Amino acid sequence: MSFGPMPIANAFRRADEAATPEYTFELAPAFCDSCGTFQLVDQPDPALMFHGDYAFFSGTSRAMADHFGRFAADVRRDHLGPDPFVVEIGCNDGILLRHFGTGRHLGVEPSRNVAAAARDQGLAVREDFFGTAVAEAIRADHGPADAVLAANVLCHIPDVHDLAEGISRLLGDDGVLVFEEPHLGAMIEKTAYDQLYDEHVFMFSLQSVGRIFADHGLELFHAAPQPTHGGGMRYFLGRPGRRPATAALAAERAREAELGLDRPATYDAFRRRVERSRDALMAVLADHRAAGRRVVGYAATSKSTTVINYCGITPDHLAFITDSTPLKQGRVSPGAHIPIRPPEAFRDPWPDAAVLFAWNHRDEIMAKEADYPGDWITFVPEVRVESRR
Ligand code: DWN
Ligand code: SAH
Repeated sequence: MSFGPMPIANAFRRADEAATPEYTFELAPAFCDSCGTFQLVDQPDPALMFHGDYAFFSGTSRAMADHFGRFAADVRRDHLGPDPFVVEIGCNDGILLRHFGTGRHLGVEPSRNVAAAARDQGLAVREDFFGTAVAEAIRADHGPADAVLAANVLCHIPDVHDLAEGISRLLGDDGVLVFEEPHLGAMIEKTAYDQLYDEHVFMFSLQSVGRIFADHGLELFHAAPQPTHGGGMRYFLGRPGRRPATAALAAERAREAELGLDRPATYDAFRRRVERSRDALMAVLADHRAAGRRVVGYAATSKSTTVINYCGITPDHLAFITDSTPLKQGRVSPGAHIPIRPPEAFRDPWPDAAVLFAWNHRDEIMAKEADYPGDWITFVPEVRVESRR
């Protein structure tokens, strides 16, 4: 399937870039029979996405900060002894790594501006793209890792075998790899096609993770579904035979089998639901426009770049998108060039309706915007107008 030409999801453009042509690629995911991932056929160069002007700061969600506090506590309780060496791949602004900041730790983060935000908290960060060469250098400098952690990043790394080999070489014999990512099954079940954008090169499942890491001497022993980022899976791996496989792992494997993730028909049905979702969303926006209602977008997520450009949403449909990230404010959205404005713009004056692009942060946003008198337009798992009147 193809979503057509897409810009880089986080390439929010400054006014001085208006004359520069925008890079686009074909957003076309396909199921890979050999590794079992749903993956992008055309994969943009990571250097185009992760650099000194990376627009996503993990700390923009309070609920995610709490989530990562629990993640760290669980790993410490279940898998770490005294004085562990913990490496986090893709630590961003340190939202997870800071919970290991007083011990031996290292973050690996190629995006300079977010890495700087982590360093400002006193964290040790290597500014690099993680892979086998970097892993070997870390092991040579610091010794083997007791835990390699990652969240929402392994699916961003195109050379998945170089990545898995690097993790395997970095981990000590009794070390654990714990990482979480959006789950292919959740994306299919919720028709959450906005999980597909340049950074998400792979949509993983237990099946694909098991196959990829088995080639590099690491075995899944546990899995735990996560409610975050629209439905994720936390994967636990170690050296074969070191830890008994849990009943939860077997149960999650059985659930995946029921979802038919290895059947072409599953993806055909997904594509048809995506097309229906696009048509329904555009019908709602056209009705609002015809009625002269003022509509804005809420949260300029990476995911929104896919929705906006695939569906054909323009500045005529959305007056602006409000977002709490200072770096995005005053710029325009990738592709459609919808202005991004700070949270205060949302309430001054209130719009008639708002498209909730950060549907994954729904509870946090609903609590924050309890006074908002307008409608919410949502599109996952299906298009709805939630009227407040
Ligand atoms: O996988 C990825 C995840 C972890 O984060 C990355 N590839 C990029 C990024 O994806 P995203 O941009 O879709 O993530 P979020 O967390 O859905 O983005 C939230 C956006 O919404 C941020 O720009 C901040 C903004 N926001 C807001 O304006 N008000 C968020 C909250 C909670 C709010 O109240
Ligand atoms: N872990 C954070 C950030 C996820 S965004 C969270 O869950 O909120 C993805 C992050 O991975 C970005 O900060 C990006 O710069 C980083 N990244 C991308 N490719 C990487 C690589 N090869 N090695 C390490 N980090 C990488």
